[in-house]
Amino acid sequence: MIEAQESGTPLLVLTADRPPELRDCASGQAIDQLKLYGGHVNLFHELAVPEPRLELLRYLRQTVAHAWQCARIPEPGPVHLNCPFRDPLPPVRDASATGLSRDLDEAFFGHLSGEAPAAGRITARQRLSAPRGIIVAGPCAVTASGVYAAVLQRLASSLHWPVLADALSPARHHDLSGTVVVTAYDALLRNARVGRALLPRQVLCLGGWPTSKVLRGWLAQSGAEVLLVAPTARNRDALHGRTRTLQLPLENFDADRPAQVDTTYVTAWRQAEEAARTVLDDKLAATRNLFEGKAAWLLSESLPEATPVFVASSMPVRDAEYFWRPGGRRTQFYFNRGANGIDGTLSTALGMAHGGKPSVLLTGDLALLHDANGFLIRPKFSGSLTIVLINNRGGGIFEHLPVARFDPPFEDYFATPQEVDFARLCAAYGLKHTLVRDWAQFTGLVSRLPVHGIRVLEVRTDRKRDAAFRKKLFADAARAAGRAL
Ligand SMILES: Cc1ncc(C[n+]2csc(CCOP(=O)(O)OP(=O)(O)O)c2C)c(N)n1
Repeated sequence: MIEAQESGTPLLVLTADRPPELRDCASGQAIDQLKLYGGHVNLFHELAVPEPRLELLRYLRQTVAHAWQCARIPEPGPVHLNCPFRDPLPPVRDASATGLSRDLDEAFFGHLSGEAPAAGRITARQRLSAPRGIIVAGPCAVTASGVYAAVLQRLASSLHWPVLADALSPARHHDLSGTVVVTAYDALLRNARVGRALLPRQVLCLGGWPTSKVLRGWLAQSGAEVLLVAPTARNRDALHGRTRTLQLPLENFDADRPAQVDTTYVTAWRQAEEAARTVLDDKLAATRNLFEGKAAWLLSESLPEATPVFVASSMPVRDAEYFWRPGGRRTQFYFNRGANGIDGTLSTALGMAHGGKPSVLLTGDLALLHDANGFLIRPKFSGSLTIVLINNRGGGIFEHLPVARFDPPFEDYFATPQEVDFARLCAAYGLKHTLVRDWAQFTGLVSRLPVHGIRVLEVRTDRKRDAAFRKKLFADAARAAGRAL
């Protein structure tokens, strides 16, 4: 529910309930469900207890139509309807309802339409005048990602600004030829001299800020003027910068060409990116160790075109941001990055893959285990999901915190290692499990995805060694960027 609100996803949630006379009287299995989701919904309504009366059916029709409308405008999000039922609950014949069938003809619903209600289309054209400007393409899960990328490409070319492309933005996965696409920003901005040389005056932020702490810190200190374009009324600026917000989808936005263009600035970005990217790519290609970041890197090279990928919170989303190679593979990214929870990861990925194209989930072990019972849906699941499980026995993300040097309490209270045998867990749910031995085998397994079923590819990694290797990669890439400027 919270992620639906955070990401602006329309969602209608129906909770079944006891009727009012069976609440607050120890009747069993009855809790207070009213406004259960607090402020996380666009609308809460408790439906009337059903009765076979036409007036009540008219009320139900209107209430459900209104609820669905509230799930879409003014801001898409979740709506909660609590639905009380009274005995008899089995579908037994009820003579009192037969008379109603006459009135429930097509005309009863005929005036309703499934189309989204027309919200006012606002468009805006802005003057972005600074010669030293950047576009930060942040998280954005649009379905028409090709359109988004085309609009972005036009905008970036006319402004002559580089695009810092998050892995959660279509900007990373579409061909933006003619623009400078920066993907190694987290690594290259670790070099303070490079960071100073590339400071922008204006920033156009699309959707919101990427995860990278390094990028966020650099932007917060830059003092740059920010224009944030996002189709939401929610505050998306955790950096509290000199920010103006335009509540628009990118397609409705345009910018005038700046009067002056500083080609040395955009060239510096290109050189820094090329140098840092080359180091990352070369070192990742060369490493034979099962370094967890290499899974994201290899997926970016090997997956079939336009594969839907759900990327879990914690290190998977960060490794995608650091290492996922840019290009025109049109990979479609999905994520729960509103509250950044590791809960519900498996079920969300199964929902994404159900009835659609062969899909991939990239997840850590704790995130997968949090929702392991999501596998119970397997007999009803139609489609294909390949789960790339990075098993580093605990929360690898915490190895990057200063507290990692203090053990105890680090292992027991932060890393929280687990000892689950995933082969046996998969067997219990009737899933195919493969323990990945090396990267050649992994590449083969993800280059062609099966048409049906759920399979788990387990990559056993070492979180301490991998945290150290990440740091080394970033340091090498940052040095190379420095040499390039
Ligand atoms: C529901 C929920 N509980 C706790 C957290 C805090 N948390 C963030 S990352 C993380 C560890 C995740 O471990 P894993 O999925 O194995 O990924 P890794 O850190 O190894 O990449 C935890 C517990 C959270 N984000 N969401």
